[in-house]
Amino acid sequence: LKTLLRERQHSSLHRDLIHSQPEVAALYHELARLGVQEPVIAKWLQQVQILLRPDAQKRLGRQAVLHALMQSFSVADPWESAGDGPRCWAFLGTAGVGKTTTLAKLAVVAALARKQRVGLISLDHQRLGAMEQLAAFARLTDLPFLNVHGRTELIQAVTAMHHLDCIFIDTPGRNPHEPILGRELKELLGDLPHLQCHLLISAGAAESLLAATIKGFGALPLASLILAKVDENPEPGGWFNQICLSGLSLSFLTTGPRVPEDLVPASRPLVVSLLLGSTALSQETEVPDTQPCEVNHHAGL
Ligand SMILES: Nc1nc2c(ncn2[C@@H]2O[C@H](COP(=O)(O)OP(=O)(O)OP(=O)(O)O)[C@@H](O)[C@H]2O)c(=O)[nH]1
Ligand SMILES: [Mg+2]
Repeated sequence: LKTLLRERQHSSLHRDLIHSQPEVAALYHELARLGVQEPVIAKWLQQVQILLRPDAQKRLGRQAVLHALMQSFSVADPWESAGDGPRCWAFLGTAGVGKTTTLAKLAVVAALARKQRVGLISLDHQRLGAMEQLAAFARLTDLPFLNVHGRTELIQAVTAMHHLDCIFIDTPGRNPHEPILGRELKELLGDLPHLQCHLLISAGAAESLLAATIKGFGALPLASLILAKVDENPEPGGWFNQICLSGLSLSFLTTGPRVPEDLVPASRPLVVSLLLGSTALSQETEVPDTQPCEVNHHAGL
């Protein structure tokens, strides 16, 4: 009855698709079971329709319907962003989501694998020991580090690091329900030149918190979402819904606390395989940049 009621919410065109295409029906029921929301399913069915445009009678295979699902969300590669001067990446999110650890992972990737000149800035004076955590990492890795209070000092710090390629900025964890969050974020970071804001969301968090986080931090233009702690994620439906509904691009996934190993660049096949289980994709759908997504439980930063 539930399935019938769900199906009735779709246009007759989409209902026909579910009834006439067995692979569409199979994936439809899988997505419904995972808690994928109807607007996300409708987006996917629109993509399926596009695949059928040349020949409406064609029988779609599993890989084709998965390919359509991969068009329901976007991924981004922040390393590709160009421009004059250093690229500044600010890491935003709720308390404990993994901002500092992810920053450290990306700083190591930038400095060692990408041979970039990297600088670190901490704006976190909220949590006891937060600034010392990043300062200790900077000493360990021999990266320049500045600890700043407020926008004026932040601009001065970025100016002092103008000769670098990448500047990673750590921010304090914030409650997305705070009414002043948007105003404070804009006052601190709004319109800073070359700044990309990356919002971390925890894969294991309740969908309502994910939605509130994206809305609260969305007061600033967000360059990407980073899906953190996928190793702690029992139910992928929630984060998948929010990635599709937000329209924001996913850039990285974090798979454990180890620096720098537990970080994976986002790709469409990886997201779908995390949603449906790693056996969902055949070799032919996988793209070369997909790295194995191992779950690790070793010590972190
Ligand atoms: N399981 C798991 N743990 C992680 C991951 N990333 C970070 N952690 C752990 O999560 C905890 C919090 O990480 P932090 O990087 O300090 O989080 P934060 O967002 O900077 O926290 P605040 O600065 O307090 O807001 C630490 O114990 C990390 O080791 C991950 O991908 N998976
Ligand atoms: Mg932190």
